Amino acid sequence: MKTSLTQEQIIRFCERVEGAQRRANDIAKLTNEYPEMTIEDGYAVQNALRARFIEQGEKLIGWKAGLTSKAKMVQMGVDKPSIGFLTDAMSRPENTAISTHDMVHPRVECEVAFVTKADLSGPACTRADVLAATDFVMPAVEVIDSRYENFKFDLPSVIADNSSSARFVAGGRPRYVDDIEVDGIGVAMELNGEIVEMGSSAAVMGHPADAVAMVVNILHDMGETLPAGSFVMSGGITAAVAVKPGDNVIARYQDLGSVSLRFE
Ligand code: OOG
Ligand code: MG
Repeated sequence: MKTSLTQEQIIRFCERVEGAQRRANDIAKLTNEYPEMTIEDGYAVQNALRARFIEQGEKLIGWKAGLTSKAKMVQMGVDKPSIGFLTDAMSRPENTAISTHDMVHPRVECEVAFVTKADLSGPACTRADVLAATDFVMPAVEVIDSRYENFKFDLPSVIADNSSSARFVAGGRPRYVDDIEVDGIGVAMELNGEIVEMGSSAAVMGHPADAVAMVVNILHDMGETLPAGSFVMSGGITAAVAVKPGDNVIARYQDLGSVSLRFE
């Protein structure tokens, strides 16, 4: 990928985003200072951030696709998907209290996650390639947290901020892709006992495996592949819902059980 940023600018933006993530304070979107920023520039900053986190001892466990459903694109005012990396430090077990104090303005969203059993690489990775390389799918709730003021951004800025990745909880019932309709999984998100969002996994690019293929093809553009054993979230099916201390969230999935979270 070609970038228009100098190495110095990449490091400076990376440090700014990292600081906002670590301190849970909001910052102006990077394009305010650098309007020429491109999607490739965003990935350059995200890659620098990944290198830093790994240097600090975090382990890369997989990737996520973002902005892959119409509901998410409309909510965020962005018309193209993005990807972000996931590390072990972002994972939380089910039913433990998740702190909101180390995030700026967290939101939750229901996703279908894929766990792979074979290496995948682009270019031209397809839905069929992804399904053949999938060990199982499982439900996951992503807790996203944009570090940008008022949760407002454009595509280059959000990509630099690792596509708002913050925490995630995987749970429920893992299933083989041959045993269910991966593109027909109904979901309902409950916040404190009330249904606040409903949807179907078909909302994710027509089929969530297409979102995973997109991740693999973007990784190819960055000179990378997706190794076997990766955990990949395919993107929010519905709009994301804001959470605060004391909130309880249950995401119920057709065929995949449910995932519960609580916040403090
Ligand atoms: C960007 C991240 C999007 C998803 O599943 O669509 C994302 C954002 O909405 O802040 O994770
Ligand atoms: Mg997401």
